[in-house]
This record gives sequence, structure tokens and C-alpha cells, in this order.
Amino acid sequence: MNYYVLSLFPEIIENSLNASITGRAIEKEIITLTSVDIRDFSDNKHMKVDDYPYGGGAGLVIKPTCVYDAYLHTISLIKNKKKPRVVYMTPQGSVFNQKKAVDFAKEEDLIILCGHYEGIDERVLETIVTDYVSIGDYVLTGGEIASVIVMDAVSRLVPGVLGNSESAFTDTFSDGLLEYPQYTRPEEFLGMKVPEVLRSGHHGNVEKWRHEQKLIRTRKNRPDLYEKYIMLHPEEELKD
Ligand code: 6GU
Repeated sequence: MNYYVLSLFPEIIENSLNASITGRAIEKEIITLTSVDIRDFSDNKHMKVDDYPYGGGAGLVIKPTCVYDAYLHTISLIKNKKKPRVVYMTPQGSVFNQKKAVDFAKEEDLIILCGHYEGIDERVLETIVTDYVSIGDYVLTGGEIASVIVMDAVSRLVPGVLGNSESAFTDTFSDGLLEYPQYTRPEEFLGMKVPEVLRSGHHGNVEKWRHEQKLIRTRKNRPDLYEKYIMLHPEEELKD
């Protein structure tokens, strides 16, 4: 997976992705990150990349010219004959979820465009963007952190990024339910004991207990997901 991220704050992206599991994947060259600074494609001596919005209003709009030149530069770096998808991070996009992460993880190259201020001139977006993606119903100062979230979620689905011990397929959302609670030593903490069944060594009972915990937790925290799950598995509906 090769990410090309066009933004005004490449350091936010590099600092985040170069750490932890994604950092290790970059070192191993399972994923690559190329950050492109849109400011490098400014067409004036003050390195300005934004201007006042036509029609008035608050804030500044990123000029289409520098974004387009940054895009053309990025395309020139990519050997692949196939034109990559261009994901624009925007609260106006459709909301990112695990299904979208799985879909993006199938790509070889992904161009991610991050806006700032009041956004980017619509004409360049119409020309280059294939996917408009938001990470939820709240507003961030820019798309950089949102892009890191998308790349993190996508990267862990790329073969080789997670070790055997960090499975991407048994975790939350792989079956539409939230995960069960986990415990480690000590056996007693602040007077609270680890549930007896987990110490019993009875594999069947552990599996049964964990599945029930998933249902309880999902019903409590995500009634929307619980309803969906029970529609598909009515025999599993919790009694109480
Ligand atoms: Cl992708 N960008 C910004 N600026 N704010 C957001 C977002 C993206 N997703 C949710 N809020």
C-alpha cells in the first residue's frame, strides 16, 4: 500500500504514521508514505496557497492551481498504469467505517487530499477527487488528523502489517458486535476479581461467556448495532 498525502501540514501526518504499528510497517516497506506539501506548489513569491472566497464570507479558500500542480506531481511519482483513487478528507463526505477501510485496503496506491481553512476550490475537487470521506459528525480544523485515522484503519488490514498476535479479523466489527472485556494478572485488583469462568480452563464455557459479553456490551453501548445483529441472529437475543 502506497499512500500519497497532499496537505499543508505534512509533519502532522509523518509524526503520526511513523510511530507504533504503522511506523514498523513503513520501516518494513509493507506500506509507504509520501507526503506532498501543497505549499511547494504555490505560484507566487509569498508562497500563498489561499485566497478570499468569491461571493464573500468568512475564511480563505485553497487555490485550485496549487492543488492541481501538487496532484500532477504526485501522479508523476506513481509507476502504476492505473490512476489511483483520490480521497478528499472533508466533513461534507460520506462517513468512514470498517467497510470503507476494507475497500481502500484493496488498492495499491491511494492519494489522500487534506484541506484546511474553509476548503478547496470546487473546480479542482470536481477534476481529481474520486471519494469524499468524513470521519464523523463534528468539525476538525483540517483534514490531516482525519487522514491519519483513515490510513491507520486501512493499514492494519494490509497483509503483514499486524503480527499473528494482532488479528484484524477477530476484533470489533468483524462480526458486527463490540469486543468482550479482557483481563490479565493480577487475579485481584482493588478488590475486583477476574471472572471465575476465565480462570476455569473450560474452553467451551469461556467462549460462551465471551460471546454473551459481546452481546451485553453491544446492546448497552451500541443499540443500533445490536438491533442489526439480532435481526440476523434472532435466537441470540438476550433474555433480560
Ligand atoms: Cl475529514 N475533515 C475535517 N476538517 N473535519 C472533519 C472531518 C474531516 N471529518 C469529520 N470532521
